[in-house]
Amino acid sequence: MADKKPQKAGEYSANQIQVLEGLDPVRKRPGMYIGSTGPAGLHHLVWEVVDNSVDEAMAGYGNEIVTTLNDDGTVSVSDFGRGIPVDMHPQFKVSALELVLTKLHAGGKFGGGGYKVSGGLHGVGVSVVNALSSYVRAEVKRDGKLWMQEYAFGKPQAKVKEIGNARGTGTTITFKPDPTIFETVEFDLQTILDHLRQHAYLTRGVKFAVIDARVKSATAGYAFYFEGGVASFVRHINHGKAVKNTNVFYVSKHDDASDMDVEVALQYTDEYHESVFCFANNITNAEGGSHLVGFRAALTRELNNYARSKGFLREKDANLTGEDVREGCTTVISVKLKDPQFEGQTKGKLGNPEARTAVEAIFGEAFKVFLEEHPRDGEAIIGKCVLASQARAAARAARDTVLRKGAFEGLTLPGKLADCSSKDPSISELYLVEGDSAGGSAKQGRNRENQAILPLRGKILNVERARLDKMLANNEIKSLVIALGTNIGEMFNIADLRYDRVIIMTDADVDGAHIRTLLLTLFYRYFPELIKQNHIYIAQPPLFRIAVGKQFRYVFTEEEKQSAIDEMTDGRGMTGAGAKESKVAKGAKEEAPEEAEESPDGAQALIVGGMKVNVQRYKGLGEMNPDQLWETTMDPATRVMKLVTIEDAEKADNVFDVLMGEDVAARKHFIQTHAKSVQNLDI
Ligand code: 0RA
Repeated sequence: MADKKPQKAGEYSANQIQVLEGLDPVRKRPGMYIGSTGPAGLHHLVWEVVDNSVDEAMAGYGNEIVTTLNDDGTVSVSDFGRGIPVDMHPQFKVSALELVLTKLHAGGKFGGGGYKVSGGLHGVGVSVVNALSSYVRAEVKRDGKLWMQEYAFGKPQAKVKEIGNARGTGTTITFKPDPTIFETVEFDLQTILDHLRQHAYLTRGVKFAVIDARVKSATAGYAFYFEGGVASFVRHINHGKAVKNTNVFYVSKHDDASDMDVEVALQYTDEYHESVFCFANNITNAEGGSHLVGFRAALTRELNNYARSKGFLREKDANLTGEDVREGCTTVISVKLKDPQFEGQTKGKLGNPEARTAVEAIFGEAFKVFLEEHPRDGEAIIGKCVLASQARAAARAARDTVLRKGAFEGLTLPGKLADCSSKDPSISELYLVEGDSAGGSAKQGRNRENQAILPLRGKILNVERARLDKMLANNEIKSLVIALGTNIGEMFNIADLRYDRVIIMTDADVDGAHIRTLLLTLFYRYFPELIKQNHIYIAQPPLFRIAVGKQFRYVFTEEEKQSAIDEMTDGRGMTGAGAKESKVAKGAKEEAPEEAEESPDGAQALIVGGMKVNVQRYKGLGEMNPDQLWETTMDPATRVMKLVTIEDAEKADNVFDVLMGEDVAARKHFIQTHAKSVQNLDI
């Protein structure tokens, strides 16, 4: 679909747009259209508008898309496509522009075949953005004129107007999200940059510019443009790693039989794990799917054929396995097809069977040619695979001995595990606790019935660089694996999981963050199913305990602390009309408490508006007594836990690679610059 066949102007006209219904359902149930009304849903509005411009660019019109975060809370997305048609729709007697902005379209698509749509899951249409915005302004340059229409809460405020002359063509959509719908209306620049960078890799030859005009003094501009498409993506992922084939393999081809675009890039590194990122119509498929199946089949087949024909494998040698050829392989697979079907728990898996056939054929054929034409790269790749195969055989032998000894049979639960008395996994929890002192408090404070405690001492093994056989020798990891009951590697079986919830409980400081990241890496690399099936959590110990008289509260951030103090003192510490609006904490922060004294244990006594407020700051889990630990962090009735999700495999991989990989300088820099935010690490 990316073949840029120019269409004749006017080939597409307003009557090709199929109309379904008005926008009321969108305002009633926003989540159904944009997933949520939290920050993810808010940013979804931007993706939606950008997707429309991407479609236009992919159809061959315009090669630049500019996203601007304006200082009045609006976002503008401009493209240089044909411009949304403004002519009158013969049946509905309104401008096509108004139809596009005010009516929900069938499956989010324009019917009639005139317009190609890339968005599958997102593609709900720009009308959804309009429905969820307090203000929208659409500007269209077409036929030498500039046209404009404005909307409020999805309703046109006037007819489409011609407001001047214009050079060139294009569309600009400016919108202000409705604050009564969204939890927050503040756009996050980094989120937008990350998303658009990825889009740029997947949309070869289109420039994505971002302007943050919210801070006048420091207006910042960014642009992403990748001539190499997904090959640039692979280079980016592998940046800083030791690579095997210096030439990145790349193919981009249209499959006529299924009318599908297939793009694959691949490069081996000296690492042990596989990094593969799959997309269908620019939507990430965290669970893979048919395109991935096709790719893997062809990869194993072509490398075995090559190894045999060039004598890297002798007659008596066994074939390379899928695992052998995937070790250290970084791959991006992107397909674009008419009717993507998404399956799986999170709709993150591509279902279309024709994608398997198309990717297997197109990738297989091109990879075979690549190996022939780049003998040095071919040799480096095959050398890595053969080594992997030999190491795997050795590791298997080593592990078999360990396994035979019964170390992982669950018969010998580790001594330092304080197990729960229940044997029912569905109600059982395992707390992984940093350090022995916190472990001691947790053991005393817990509910013995269903809460087990495993203290982990020191830094567990850095799993990123270790092979399975080495890991199995590490005591901390051995204890953990035995406690989990699932076994590991090929022997992994989730049915044997002994606890429904595995809760990582570490301090809210840099060391705690590091241990948490190590554990997350371990789960991510070796127990991904535990994450995918929602078994891994992060405990959130509070930062402060605020007490006023007999009343007390635990809070998790500085802001919460301030608003809790305001609320608990009825805003007496504040002055003026805004005093009651203590949630807005702005005025409150500037108000100095009338008196403050700090005692050596970190407790602070303030007098706010004549009331005595006690603020205790917790430095670490070890400082809480067993009762406090139970009350603040372990009591199911009051605790706050964060579910660990594999939301974005690339992000996770990057964080882990930076934190765990060989690049020490990058690691230092990351930890220093993210020391505070790392505690919110969303892998
Ligand atoms: C319908 C038909 C045509 C273009 C578009 C929609 C269009 C939509 C968007 C949304 C953002 N930017 C856009 N650019 C174009 C084709 C009109 C023709 O044939 O000239």
